[in-house]
This record gives sequence, structure tokens and C-alpha cells, in this order.
Amino acid sequence: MQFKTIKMIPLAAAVAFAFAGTASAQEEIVKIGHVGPISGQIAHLGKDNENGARMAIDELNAKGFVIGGKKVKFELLAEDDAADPKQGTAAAQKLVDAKVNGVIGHLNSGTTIPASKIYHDAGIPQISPSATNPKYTLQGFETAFRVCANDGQLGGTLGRYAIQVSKAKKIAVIDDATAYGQGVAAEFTKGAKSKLANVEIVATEHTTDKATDFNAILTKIKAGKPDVIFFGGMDSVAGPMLRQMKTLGINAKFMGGDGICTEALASLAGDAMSDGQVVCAEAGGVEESGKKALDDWKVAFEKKFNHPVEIYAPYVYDAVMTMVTAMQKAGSAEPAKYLPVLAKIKYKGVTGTIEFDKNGDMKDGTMTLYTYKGGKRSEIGVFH
Ligand code: ABU
Repeated sequence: MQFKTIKMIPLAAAVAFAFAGTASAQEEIVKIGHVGPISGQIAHLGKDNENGARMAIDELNAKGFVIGGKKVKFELLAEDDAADPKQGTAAAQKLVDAKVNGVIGHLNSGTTIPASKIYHDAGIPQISPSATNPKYTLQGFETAFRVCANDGQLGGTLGRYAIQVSKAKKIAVIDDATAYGQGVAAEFTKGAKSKLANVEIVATEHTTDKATDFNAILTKIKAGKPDVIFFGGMDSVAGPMLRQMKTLGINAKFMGGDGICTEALASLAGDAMSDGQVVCAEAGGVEESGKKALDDWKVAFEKKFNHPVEIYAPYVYDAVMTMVTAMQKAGSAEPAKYLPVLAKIKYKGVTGTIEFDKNGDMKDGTMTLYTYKGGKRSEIGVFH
């Protein structure tokens, strides 16, 4: 039997190899993880996010991208967490085991927050494009970033709008018992009370993110004759809720955060939504000078995927671009090397300029308020 001589790989090179993989002598593989709900009630939103990541990766690979003098090929490792916290942590562990260089996700606050500890413990940078619960970036994890506003900004702005613009005096609040739904509903109430201390909260009700029957809670709410019903939750629940409001003859204004502020809400609500009845907020948005670039991007997205943007695809795209730009500036896709560069980055994306504060939140995050007219989202304005 003949033995071949095996050349030993130095430890540092072996570690770099484990993180980057190698496609050929000239081309390194850089793995970007993405996690969102690709199954379940909000699979349409998870797919929207995943396609945002795919758009970025396809573009980068088509153009060619160089990090530290080497051509790289990006690989998207897309996982489904079904918006479930347990599946979220399982997906996170899978990506850590696959030695991803960075993660974009998750979509929901309820999955993003528990998963963030797993990425943090593994030293892997994570950018959520859409998780808005403030707790995510308040855990002291230097690996956690988001490219959208948070529930304090969203809920607070909507609460103040309800009082100052909609002139609400009586409000009912419903949440879906998720980290996001509870958080944004509490911030809405705080925002409303900050403008009208004696605003009457006629009902505070709770449902779930999978509920379909709201007859009991809406009947209770109807008795309180609210001017505004605020719902902290997602479009898949808000749509049927609006239908049941119409059946019960409730004509109140319906408000919610980014979870309901999707293109799909109009079809989920059927003909139950009157023009101007719904007011919601996307946790980002660009002012006039940035609108053309974002609109062009949305057209290109729709052409590529044969489906319009639901809400957060452009933020996912920007999150990927921000992360790989940090890698390029650091001259390395190794998490420990590019993380400090990511924390200080200033990246001009299609959703605006991305710069993080000391917690990993957006500096000067914006929000866009929308209503629906003729079954289409219609912008009210961009707020800081
Ligand atoms: N921000 C709305 C949807 C995602 C979440 O925060 O749960």
C-alpha cells in the first residue's frame, strides 16, 4: 500500500476556508443566509423578502464582485421559519452550522429576537429588514442590525396621527399576541395618549396571528362606538377582520403598523375596505429625490418575479448590499473582520441612506404612511 504525502493547512487558512468555501482557485464562495416565513399565513411576505435577497445576489453574481482582491460568488442559503419562534431558532442554528458569512432576517420580531442570540453567540452579523420590535437591538448584541424603523417610531406616529389628523376621541386596540403586535399596539396607545391625555380606550382585545373569527371581540368593540380601531398584527389577520367589521356594520377607521401595510391587504379584505378607511405605516421610505430610484427598482423586481413588491423586498435588497459593501471595505467576508466596518457603514441604497446607531438601529429612520384607494396603496406622506 502506498501513502501519499498530505500537506498540512495552517490553522488560520483552515478557518478562513471553513467560512468562505472555495469554488475554484480564483473564486471564493460567500454564503448569505436568509430567513423568513415561506410557509404559513404570511408566506407571501416571506417570499417577498426572500426574493429581495435573490435580486441582490443575482445582481452581484452577474456583475462580479471582488473582496480582498479575490472574485467571490455569493450563495443564498434560504430558510423557512414559518413565523414561528421555535422554527426560527432551528433555522438560525442550521445557518450557523452551515458557516454562513452573514444573515439577512428574520422577517418577524418574534423569530428575529430569539434567533439573534444564536447569531450573536456565533459572531455572525445579522440584519433584519423588517423586525420592528425595539427589543431586538436593545440586547447589547453587536451583531444585530435593522434597516427599518422600530415600533416606537411606527406606533407612536400612528397614535399621534389618530388624534391630530383623524380627530379620534374613542379608540379600540387589538393585538395578535406576538412580540410585534403587542409592541406596536402599546406604542400606538402611548402615542395617542401623548396628544390627548383623556382619549377613551373603549376596548383592548387580543387575538392570535392565526385567528380567522373575530366576531366576539368585534361585537364587544362595536358597543364602545370607537372612531378608530388599531390592530397590531399582520395583513393575513387584518384582511378577514376588515371583512367581519363590514358584516357587523362597524365603520370605524382601521389603523395598523407595517404588518398590515402590504399590497396584499386589499385583496385579503375583499370589498370590505372603503377608500381612506385604512391608515398604516411602512417602517421606512424615501422622500421625493429618492422616489424614482425606488420605483424603478420595484418595476425591475416585478418584471423578474412576476409579482409586485409586497412591502419589504427593497429593504432586504439593501440589507444584502449593505452587508457585502462592508465585506468589500473590510477586504474580507470573515464575520469578525467585516462586523466593525458594518457597524460604521454609510450605504446609499434604494430605500435611502443606511447608517446604524450604537444599537444597530437606523440613524434617522423614516416611516411612510399609506391609505388604500381603489384597492391600491396610496401614499399619505413620509415622516421622520
Ligand atoms: N414589523 C412587522 C412585521 C414583522 C415584525 O416585526 O414582526
